[in-house]
Amino acid sequence: MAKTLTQKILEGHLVAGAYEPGSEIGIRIDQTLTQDATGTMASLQFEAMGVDRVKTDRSVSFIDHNTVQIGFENADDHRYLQGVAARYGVYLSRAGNGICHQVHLERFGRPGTTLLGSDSHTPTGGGIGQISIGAGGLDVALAMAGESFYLTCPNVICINLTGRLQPWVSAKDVILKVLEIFGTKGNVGCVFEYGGPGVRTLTVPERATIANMGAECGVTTSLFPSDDETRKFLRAQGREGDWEKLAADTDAPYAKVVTIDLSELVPLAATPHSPGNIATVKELEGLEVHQVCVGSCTNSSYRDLMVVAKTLKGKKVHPGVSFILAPGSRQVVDMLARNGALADLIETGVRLEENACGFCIGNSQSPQTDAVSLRTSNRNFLARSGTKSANVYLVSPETAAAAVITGRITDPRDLGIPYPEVAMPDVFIIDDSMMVPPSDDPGGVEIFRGPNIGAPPTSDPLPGAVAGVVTIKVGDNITTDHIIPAGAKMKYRSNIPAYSEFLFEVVDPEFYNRARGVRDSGRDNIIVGGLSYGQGSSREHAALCPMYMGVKTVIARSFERIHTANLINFGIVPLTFKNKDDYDSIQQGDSLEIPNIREKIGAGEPLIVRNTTRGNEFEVEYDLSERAREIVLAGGVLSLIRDKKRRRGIDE
Ligand code: MIC
Ligand code: SF4
Repeated sequence: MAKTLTQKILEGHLVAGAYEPGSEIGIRIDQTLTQDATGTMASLQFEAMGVDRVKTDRSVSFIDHNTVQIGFENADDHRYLQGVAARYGVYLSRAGNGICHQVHLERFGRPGTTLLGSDSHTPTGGGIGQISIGAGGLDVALAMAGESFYLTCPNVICINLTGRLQPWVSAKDVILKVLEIFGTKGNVGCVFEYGGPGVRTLTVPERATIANMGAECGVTTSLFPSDDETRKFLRAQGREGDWEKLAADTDAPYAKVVTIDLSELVPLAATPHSPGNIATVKELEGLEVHQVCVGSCTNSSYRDLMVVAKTLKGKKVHPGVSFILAPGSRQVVDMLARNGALADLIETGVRLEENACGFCIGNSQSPQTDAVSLRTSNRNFLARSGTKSANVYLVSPETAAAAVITGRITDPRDLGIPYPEVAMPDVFIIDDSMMVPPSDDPGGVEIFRGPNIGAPPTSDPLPGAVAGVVTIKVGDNITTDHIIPAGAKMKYRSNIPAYSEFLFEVVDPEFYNRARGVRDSGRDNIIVGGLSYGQGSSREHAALCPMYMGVKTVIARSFERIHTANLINFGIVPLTFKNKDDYDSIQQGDSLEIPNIREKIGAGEPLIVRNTTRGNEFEVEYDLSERAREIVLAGGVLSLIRDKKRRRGIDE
């Protein structure tokens, strides 16, 4: 029977379940990546598992998010990560080496293998034909310990590309078109598999841009075939030996096929405050721009920065614009430095950031009040830039460069200059000296632990009944940036009591005090959410901090994939309304009771919620595999592991 490429790779890695879309499967993970903001907690969790050495083919710990280092906390975390990496067999990409997804693609990504990363943009690796999935840190720590990764066997959607991109239109416009078609919700459990004659016309970094931002649609991952273009890229990275030809079978069965004619695409933008709000650049033309930021794991490759450098050569930054550049990797900036493009950019008036996430996560370069900021990154959620009143538009490097010159949103096709074609280099500059290999003497490694690092909190088993208060009721499309902000607050990622104080800060600054009051009075905190609750990042702190505050359940109209897994991993029960209108009957502050929740979930029986404030009741549903039920009943994965260890100790 003909197979999709997704099926071929997943089947080759199957360790539990059968390849039937919609059912739970367990897969073997070949490679993992973590980044410092999620990796510090993941490393603490890995240490708590008591495993001596990672069991993967390759695990890499990247330091790329918290590189601003105001205060000692980030630097302490970096040193801790370096020790853990040396001790347990992990490669460490030092601060300054670049953004995890860009560097992993350059140096480690391998067609036909599986990669699990504690970052939602891990699917960037799909650009090279690798099944690359974002997950919470705890799931990645488990994979590092040799455990399978569990996911819903996906429905594979084919995005059939035809034609060829026109000048000034690029990969970002392709994925913005995909976002226009599919939106940011309703795609849970799907994979986008790209195919068709248009694929050949796209380089690996362009494919990676498209795969990267599939995360904004909420799909499990995005995947490109591995072809001659992939081979060329790997050869230029000195890794041709990692190449393997991979493609779907002709007539592979797809859940759906959507065709995009690349020749018809025009420059697009995602308007505030969602990557799913798509407009053409022409529609926005003329809007005054205050800041332009080029970089992030979506658009910071050699190709992207060369397009910007060539467009801006000999020009000056418009006086009303602050122009920021954060290169994706040390390799990229080295290439630009040696071919003169960096000098051209400096002459233009660029403000250079470190090779890191930089502006993208809002811990630097927050724009002015009410600013219009054009960014080549992937998320424009409210307040993510660090300035709540700012309006962030997501655009291609071409459209970003045009605004640097004109100071206004400008269709780059109207610049009146020839389109700068950028050829992919035959050879990239390869210098892995900022990639520290694991120690030859792991027993001799001393791991540094600064005062900001605490043990990962665990929770008690799920109680017999939940009796609590709706501490917050939120609407649709609540992202993890709403639940727990990143930016400057990220330095508390390894200090859960301190980080928890920022829960829901963007939506309701009083949440923390209310939740603390409820918890301290011995009652449970309950969160009520709308559609697509938990969009965006993989940050498990959006579940871990609520767990710490005594949240026992989130009742929502629907959930996104990674966040659901994180809630389960930390013993919080994700429940959905059976009748979607019941959402409207609840108000913040209502008292809810779920009698016999433990018994009912254990038996897989329906659950009734009593609203004792309003005097009504309603049914809720849960979609938990047997494995997930066991985790939730134990109070989370770490509690389950602890219980199992204890039981083994008693048996022995
Ligand atoms: C993001 O882009 O939102 C982040 C910061 O990279 C997150 C991870 C994190 O919160 O540390 C992600 O995408 O998973
Ligand atoms: Fe870093 Fe931004 Fe990419 Fe997240 S989206 S990994 S913060 S560059």
